[in-house]
Amino acid sequence: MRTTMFSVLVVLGSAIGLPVPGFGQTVQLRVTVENLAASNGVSFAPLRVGFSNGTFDAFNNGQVATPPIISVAEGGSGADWFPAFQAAEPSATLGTVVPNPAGPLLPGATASAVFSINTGVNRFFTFGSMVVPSNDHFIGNDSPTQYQLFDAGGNLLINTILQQGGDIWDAGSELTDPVHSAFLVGGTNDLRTPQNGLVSFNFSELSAFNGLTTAAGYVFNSQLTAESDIYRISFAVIPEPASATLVALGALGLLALRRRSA
Ligand SMILES: [Ca+2]
Ligand SMILES: [Ca+2]
Repeated sequence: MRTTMFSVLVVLGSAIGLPVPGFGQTVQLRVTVENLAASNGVSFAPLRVGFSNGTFDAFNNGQVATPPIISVAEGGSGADWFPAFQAAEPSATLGTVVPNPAGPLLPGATASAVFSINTGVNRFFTFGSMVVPSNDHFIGNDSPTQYQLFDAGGNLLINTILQQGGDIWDAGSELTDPVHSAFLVGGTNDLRTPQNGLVSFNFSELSAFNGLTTAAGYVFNSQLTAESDIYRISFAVIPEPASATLVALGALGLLALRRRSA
């Protein structure tokens, strides 16, 4: 009887987001992104995110980029990143932080989205976004366990992730060429010249686009240094609505009464 009652409480508590010792809880997490780059500097494709058990590893520094990260770095879409992530971790929560209006996150712009996370399963955060204009530059975490968002109790451990110029990767898959670049008036992103290189840190190549007009209408000027702040990701748990908590307490009270009368 005791086991059954505990099981009921666990199921009920999990369903309504109450912390149950030893079990995960579901939290509503707001993810906010900010483009901190200088005016007329780099923009970003919508941020692709995964809340993960730490298994899916999209790329490695010093190795050849594979289709999942190439779809982020060259296309900005994550068209191969999402299916690969899902295949590696069927229980991961995946999504995108889409700016409003939808499109690249321009210098000075912000965007946010809310995700429902089971913190007992998905404690880690993985992200990727194409840096534009470029051919295959991106931001993202090399190690899938670099950012542990939640502890075993479901408490948020990280409030912000800051990215600087020195954090920008070159996927090593496509040569830098304005004619084949994304986000330039004169570029055709679908065209490419293979680079046959390796994933490595690189922000300096982006200055090759200085003086060229972007799809957003501004004339690009990289201005990047390794220490330039370019992007911030912030996390905030959204408190449970008071009504949901009351319903939860009421349900638990009912169970306690039933147990007493049993
Ligand atoms: Ca890696
Ligand atoms: Ca490249």
